[in-house]
Amino acid sequence: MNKKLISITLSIMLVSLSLFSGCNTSNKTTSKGFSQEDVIYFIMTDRFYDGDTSNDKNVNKDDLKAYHGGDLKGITDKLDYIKSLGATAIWITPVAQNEDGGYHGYWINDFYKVDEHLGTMEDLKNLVKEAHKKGIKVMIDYVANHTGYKTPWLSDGKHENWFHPKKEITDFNDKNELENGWLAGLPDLNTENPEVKKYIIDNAVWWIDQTNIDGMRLDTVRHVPKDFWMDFSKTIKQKYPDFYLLGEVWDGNPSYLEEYHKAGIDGLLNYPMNFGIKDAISPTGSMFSLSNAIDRDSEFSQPYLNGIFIDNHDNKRFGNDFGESREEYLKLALTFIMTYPAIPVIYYGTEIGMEGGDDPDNRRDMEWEKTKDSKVLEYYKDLVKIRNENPALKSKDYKTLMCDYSTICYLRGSEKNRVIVAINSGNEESTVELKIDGDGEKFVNAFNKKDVYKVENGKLSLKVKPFESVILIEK
Ligand SMILES: [Ca+2]
Ligand SMILES: [Ca+2]
Repeated sequence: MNKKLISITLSIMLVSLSLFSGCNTSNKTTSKGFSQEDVIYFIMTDRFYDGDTSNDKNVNKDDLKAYHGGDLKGITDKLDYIKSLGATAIWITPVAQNEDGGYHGYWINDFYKVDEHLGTMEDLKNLVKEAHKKGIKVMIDYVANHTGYKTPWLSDGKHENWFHPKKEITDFNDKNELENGWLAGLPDLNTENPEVKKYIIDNAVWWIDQTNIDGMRLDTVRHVPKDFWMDFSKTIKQKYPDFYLLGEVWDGNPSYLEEYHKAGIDGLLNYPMNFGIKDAISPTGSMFSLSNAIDRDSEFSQPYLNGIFIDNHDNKRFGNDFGESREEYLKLALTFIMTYPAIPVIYYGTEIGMEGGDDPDNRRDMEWEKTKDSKVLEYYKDLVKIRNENPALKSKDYKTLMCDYSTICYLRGSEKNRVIVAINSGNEESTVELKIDGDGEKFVNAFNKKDVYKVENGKLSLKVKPFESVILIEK
């Protein structure tokens, strides 16, 4: 073979190699759906990071109800930070064009346009592309229940019968009012009208087609009939079988939430568990509230696909009223959601212990300074590392070992890959004796590797200090 031929052959090989690796990269970016191995980081885009000041219209950072300048480009800029939190996915607040003042995204007046304050369709596509390169999936928040207050559809004469008659919801237990009333006075879409139903479903599919997103968080699910969600999820899944739908049904009854899972929504934001956590991990709480919520998780057919969370944009930051001990309780609650078989959803800023009361105080700007020296963040990252190093914590196996007023202990995984988690939210040391199969097996404290425990005759004794979480790994 002469030199020229060798060089041509080499070039062909290099081209095919790069084509091949190009294919590989694009394969990697294809979503394989969601499971309890995922961690979702939830971002209110306007409040996260301003990556493009050219779209800063009507910004007033002194007003929590005004635009603050955060945008899609800003999220793209911060993907490495998001990745460092162990997040495998982000959920961002709605991206469609809102009427004036809709910094949060829930007042849509153009379903087919990216909101000008957040950036452009190109910015959104780029965010998805860059996130996928880093192994992070992207979910957008989607609103099918209502439009913004001042939608042109109310008066343009072309959308008759697109809305339910104007009526406030006064009784949230009345299904008719719940589904047809105007939530917070927002024009309520009449999804029983086939034209409206088709418009919304076509629009949802269009966003997926355009952007290559991996999932949607569905807003105000219980305010829209289940028949609609059946058609909505069926149509999306026909085209995108691995697409993940995470529904918001703000209710404490798992069986009620399960009805929406049966309507085709993969996972629900687990409000019943959220209430259990908040009622347990607090200065006046009882851990039995949490163990009851865990028992009731069996009312879900797929509890692992639910989002498990401690706070969000509609509720106070976790422990906001707890005073000085706030961060101690926060760490306990984070331990629980990062070690329970479901998908942890971390609200931006919770990982650094941001404070905030009711809406809009819980929507303050991300405090980037704090990411440099936050003790909560240090602890959260330890949790991520422990979760990533121990497959038991990403399994579906779960068993409560004991629970009393202040302490809960549970077992994750099986056989030689077992993990014990103990959480004491009381102000006194707790001594527990756990039933663990075996004799002579050793468990090491993940936070302090010198601390070793031994199973003796099917029992393991453990002391848990006040406000302490212990994670024991079988060695
Ligand atoms: Ca901006
Ligand atoms: Ca409705």
